Amino acid sequence: MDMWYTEKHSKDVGITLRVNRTLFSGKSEFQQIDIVDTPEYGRMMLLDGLVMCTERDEFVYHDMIAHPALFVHPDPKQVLVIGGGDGGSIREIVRHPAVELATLCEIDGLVVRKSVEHLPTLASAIDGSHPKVKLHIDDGLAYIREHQNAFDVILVDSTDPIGPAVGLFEEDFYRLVFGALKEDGIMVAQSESPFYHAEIQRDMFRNLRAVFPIVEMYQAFIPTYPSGLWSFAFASKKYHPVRDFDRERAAKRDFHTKYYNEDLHLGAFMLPTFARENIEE
Ligand code: AG3
Repeated sequence: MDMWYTEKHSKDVGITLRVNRTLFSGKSEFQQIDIVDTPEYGRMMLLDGLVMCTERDEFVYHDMIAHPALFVHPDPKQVLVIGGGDGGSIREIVRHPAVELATLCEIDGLVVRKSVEHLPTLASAIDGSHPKVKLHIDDGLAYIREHQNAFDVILVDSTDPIGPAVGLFEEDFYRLVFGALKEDGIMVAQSESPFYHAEIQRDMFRNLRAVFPIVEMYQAFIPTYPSGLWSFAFASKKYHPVRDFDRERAAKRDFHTKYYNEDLHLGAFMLPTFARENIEE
């Protein structure tokens, strides 16, 4: 049998991967969840048909959503992830010695359970055994409304702005995040592909700038996402991601990172012109 999966990135373009077998396929209260095994990218999780992560290239996304903010903030003790039910972001956060507690707030409990079952290399820190990790199966908006002035860093590890994640790209949500951060807090959110999602980026960065004094975009190469060029929004109350970056501290980290390093930290904020233009004021 010859089985292939295609995620369509536009009406006329998509990415296609050969599939060995399906490990899980089911519908939660919120979305369709599929986990399949592929020969080229290992295990892959799809939500509503969109590629969330693969074992082979998830290191790029999870290095880059977590480490830039955690190496810019001088003392990130309390860290919150909204979304991120596969556990990859939490896995990277708890490698930082300063972190005392990493909280995961994921709306869909089935994503967490199935990740623990089928994606152990991602979900190793959210299986209930890690002393620095707390799990909440809850709506991110409701959770941060009740946890104001509580976090040093908040990571928004969401899917595309369709379905359950729409609210995570709006100004009202960013105001709640601003309030949930301490006075020198940093938020990082995945911000889609500069190549395909110019309009989403324009709205998202406009909404962020209405709330945060410092807003910058940075990029990473993620081969299984639309266009392969992906981006993140760095929104901050006090620290600038380049000017306040302590290169020495990042260089002296006592853990290995397969994508992130102290040079790439700076390079990631240097944007091609078309990407810069997407978010021009
Ligand atoms: N979150 C970002 C996924 C967006 C991908 N979009 C797409 N394939 N159309 C991934 C969650 C990883 N923790």
